[in-house]
Amino acid sequence: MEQPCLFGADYSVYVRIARLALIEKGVEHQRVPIDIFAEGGPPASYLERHPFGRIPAFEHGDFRLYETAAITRYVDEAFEGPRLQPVAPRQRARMNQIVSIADGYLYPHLVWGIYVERVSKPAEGIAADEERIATSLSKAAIGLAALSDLMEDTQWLCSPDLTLADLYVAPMFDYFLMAPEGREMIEHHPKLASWWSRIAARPSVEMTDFSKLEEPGA
Ligand SMILES: N[C@@H](CCC(=O)N[C@@H](CS)C(=O)NCC(=O)O)C(=O)O
Repeated sequence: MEQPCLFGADYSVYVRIARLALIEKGVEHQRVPIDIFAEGGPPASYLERHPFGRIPAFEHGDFRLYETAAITRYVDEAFEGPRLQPVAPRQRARMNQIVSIADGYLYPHLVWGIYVERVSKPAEGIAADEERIATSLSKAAIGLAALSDLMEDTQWLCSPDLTLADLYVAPMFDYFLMAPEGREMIEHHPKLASWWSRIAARPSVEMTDFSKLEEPGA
């Protein structure tokens, strides 16, 4: 079977999650750049892959897929390599819970409400929306406290082994921690701070570090 292919941009949190899953599994893959925020939008042909116009999209032979949750689970289940989802029902449920928290409650606030407003917009000479930052900071405080409460005394967020929960939260934290408020907030959660120092040092996370790009987006 030919190598799978991932469509998207390096700056994207969700593309990075899919890349992390592929790299952690050791799956050789192709990448096709799609800049979703390009002037005029992505190429019209991309909407055939993803009718909602988001990134990433994925292809493996004649099988096409979009939505990061589906892509990462497919990558985990269709390829050899270390398992990225716990087998035990409670651990697996916890992983799914954290992934859902990341999608629903972390991404909009850590990335859009805080990183984009505090770091990305001012870098382009656009004034930050302080009201939006304040709202997102209060949501982020709830998010970090919830993650911290859910964490077991294990190396990774919900298991002794790395799971999709870690791969989802890491790219969101990476943007969040570029904001001074993010760095200040994580100090109140020693378990999370210590998790971050471990995950940030993983080769897969270093290889996909978009903070070194000239113009990180989201
Ligand atoms: N539910 C989608 C979300 C993907 C997503 O929101 N990707 C962002 C980039 S990180 C995007 O394409 N944004 C473009 C837009 O909002 O128009 C998934 O899980 O793949």
